[in-house]
Amino acid sequence: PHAIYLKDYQPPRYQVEHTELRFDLAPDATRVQATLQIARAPGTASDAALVLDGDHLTLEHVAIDGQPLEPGEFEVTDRALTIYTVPERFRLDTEVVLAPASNTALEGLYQSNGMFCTQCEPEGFRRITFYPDRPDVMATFTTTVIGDQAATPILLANGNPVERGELPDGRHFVTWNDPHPKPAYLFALVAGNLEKIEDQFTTQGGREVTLQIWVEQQNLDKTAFAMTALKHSMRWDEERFGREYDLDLFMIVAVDDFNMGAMENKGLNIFNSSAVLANPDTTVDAMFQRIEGIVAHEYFHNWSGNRVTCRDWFQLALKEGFTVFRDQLFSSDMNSAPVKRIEDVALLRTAQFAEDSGPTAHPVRPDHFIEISNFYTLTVYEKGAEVVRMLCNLLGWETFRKGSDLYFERFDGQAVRVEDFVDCMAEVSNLDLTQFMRWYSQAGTPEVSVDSAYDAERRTFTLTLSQHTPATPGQDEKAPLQIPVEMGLLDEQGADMALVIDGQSHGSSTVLNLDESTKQFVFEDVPHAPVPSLLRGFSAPVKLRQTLTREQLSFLMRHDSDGFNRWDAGQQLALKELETLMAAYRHGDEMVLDEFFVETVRSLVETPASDKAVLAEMLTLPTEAFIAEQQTTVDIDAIHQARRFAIARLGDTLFEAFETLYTQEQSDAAYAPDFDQIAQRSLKNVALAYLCASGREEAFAYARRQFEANANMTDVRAALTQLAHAGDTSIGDPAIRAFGERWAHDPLVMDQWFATQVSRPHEDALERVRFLMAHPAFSIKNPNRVRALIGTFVNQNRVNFHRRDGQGYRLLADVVIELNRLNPEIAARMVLPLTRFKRLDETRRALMLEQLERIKAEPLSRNVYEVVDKALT
Ligand code: B3K
Ligand code: ZN
Repeated sequence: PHAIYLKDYQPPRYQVEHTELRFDLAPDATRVQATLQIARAPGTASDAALVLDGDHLTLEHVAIDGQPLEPGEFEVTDRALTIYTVPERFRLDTEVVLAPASNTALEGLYQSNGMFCTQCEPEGFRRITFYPDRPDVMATFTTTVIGDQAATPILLANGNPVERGELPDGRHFVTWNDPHPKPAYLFALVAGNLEKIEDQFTTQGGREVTLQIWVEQQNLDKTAFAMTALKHSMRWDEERFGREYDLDLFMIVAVDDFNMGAMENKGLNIFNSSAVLANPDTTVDAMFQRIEGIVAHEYFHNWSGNRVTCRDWFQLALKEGFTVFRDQLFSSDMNSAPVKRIEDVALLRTAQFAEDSGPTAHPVRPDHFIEISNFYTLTVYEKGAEVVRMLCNLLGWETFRKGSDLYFERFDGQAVRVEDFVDCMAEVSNLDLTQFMRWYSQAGTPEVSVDSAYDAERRTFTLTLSQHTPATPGQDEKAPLQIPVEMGLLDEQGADMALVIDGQSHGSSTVLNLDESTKQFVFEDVPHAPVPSLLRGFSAPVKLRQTLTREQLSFLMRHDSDGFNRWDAGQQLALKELETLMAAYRHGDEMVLDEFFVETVRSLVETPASDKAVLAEMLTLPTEAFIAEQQTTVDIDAIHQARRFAIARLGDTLFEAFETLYTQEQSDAAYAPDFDQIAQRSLKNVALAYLCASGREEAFAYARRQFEANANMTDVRAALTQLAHAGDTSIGDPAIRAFGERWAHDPLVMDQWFATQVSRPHEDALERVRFLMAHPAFSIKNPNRVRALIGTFVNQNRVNFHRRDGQGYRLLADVVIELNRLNPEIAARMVLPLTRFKRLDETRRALMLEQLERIKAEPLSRNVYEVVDKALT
């Protein structure tokens, strides 16, 4: 496999003006006839060959302007169809045959539970027909879908239905027309036995839009929430971004076998069923919120992605970073803004930072790749969104919105680059964003270190900020970035001081522009030594290296005017405590929880909360993954033992306080996935977790009662987790059994059942995984099952995945080797944890490398090859 470079980009030599497709569907031999209106691009030599991408296709016919081609006039390989000479404008007809039923990669046209569906982004369209499968070729599409009337009564494609009719032999057809030019990656087709719910939305410009969600019949009672989320998204995008929908029909289809969360195909979004189906009995609060966010994300792509798309796949963050930023803003408007920020930052700081410091680190805009499917990463999505967020903060909302309007207006209907977006922002703000562009090209997480000095005599406080970005593969030298550090200074009472720099007033919170390796900021008129609150709201995706005492952290936790920093101070304080416990564990000393820390937590539990959602977050100790991110050599066992010990001790010492909290937060209200209820349930269930961690029988009695009350899945699942994770397995076994029997018919609930069991810290967790892989509800061909069973084990059960005998690594390698043959995209994702060995102890490192070598010896897909090769280089 060879790499493709951004610097080698060449514009397309031929453009497709209109694409007409005709699908004759059959599981083992689907016929696809394509009629393409093609025109040579200006400036292209008249003897330039036409090269069309194609993958896994059997070519049956090819003709230009109705003239079938002779053997010597073209060449077909397993990757392309080349036609040596073509006129300036012409009609190309091709006919190919493909086999959706045996397509386990879930790219191109495939079958899921008998339903035909497609996934074309990024390069799946070439598995459907020969085509210039690149985003800078945009055409209008007309699609005719022919299928068996009984097996596929519903036939869908992009745009509007324009014709339908019956055909001989029990077949029928529907023709769809999409008037908006689009790249092939946004093509979609669905055919199956589906039912729908329908609603209406009137855009601000007066367009009547029909909204449909298509699902299998048994899932109709799980569609209402997504429909509401869709309507909210449509309204919100009009109000916040001035973006209106542009077709008369908007459809969502739920599909069980899907590699990602969802896909923004024009007018026909296809969703992983796990990212759209929800009801109170089957779905937990966090999932409702995730669904709302994904529905919004895909809808928002209609502008940021579809109307304005990417010139090439290196620009992926252009649409993904911006759209994630937009969905984050939406979710934060719809729910708790501080909690949304906390969750997003937590994900970034654990998973994205880990990616940024490992062998697969890459810039937000990569400059080369072997397989683009490997670049749908946390760096492109989440860090990409942080970069847009920084732009928004630099410009201020009003100006940012102007930049966004300009971008959509100027580039509507075009395929563009990251520069085009940033240039619009520079133009409306008159800012020079040249240095800022480095955020797109430089990989790695910058570290910002802090030095401070108070001068009582001169009443000045001097902050010295320095930045350093560690080398990443292929990028040894790093240049200074423009890092916006939002900050304030707290006085002795905990109030924000007035900030004065160079005689200029900066209010009570300001943004320092750290754009050199080291920069000094002198605050004047500072009456006494302040406590600095830095990186408020997590104003830049960096690691802040600051040494604050426990007292200062506890002070910030109680007083900082910035909600995010209050939470973060609490996390830092907990981290300090956990570090002490880990040191004790390592030395074989007894672990003792510090009194100061216990009292800090007590005051949180006992003080009536103004914001329950934030309190629930504050009471949650840093995750094992986050703790690991802070260490130079990751001590898997110490992290796990210290964290468990801390939770158990807090649960025991503060039992009565947690009991009061748990009792207080009960409610009889009918379930709604709204902000207040979710906050209340999270707080209650955090209390339950601490109670059960104490190991006391009364606590499990609460859990059992909550489990049996069966009020909603959030409460049932929280109770089940506590019972199942109890040290004594006889406490959890009856609940696990009952849950498994009750929900055997519902795959999405069985995923939760799998996840609960394989995240148990018990020593036999790994054997449990192997056992459950043989369960009838499990299938390695379904990505949701793989993520629930294997993914959860690997990511949420770190002690057992990292077992010292290497069995966890072997298990994962076994799965990767099998998936490599079936579904390379998923295989390449699953293998990632095996590449994160750099900071492990020598024994584990060797064991991981052994498994990577084992994988490398297989005949590998491009996807897995690229990841494993990077890890072993
Ligand atoms: N754009 C899709 C990505 C699908 C790619 C799968 N290989 C999902 C999203 O970001 O909305
Ligand atoms: Zn997206």
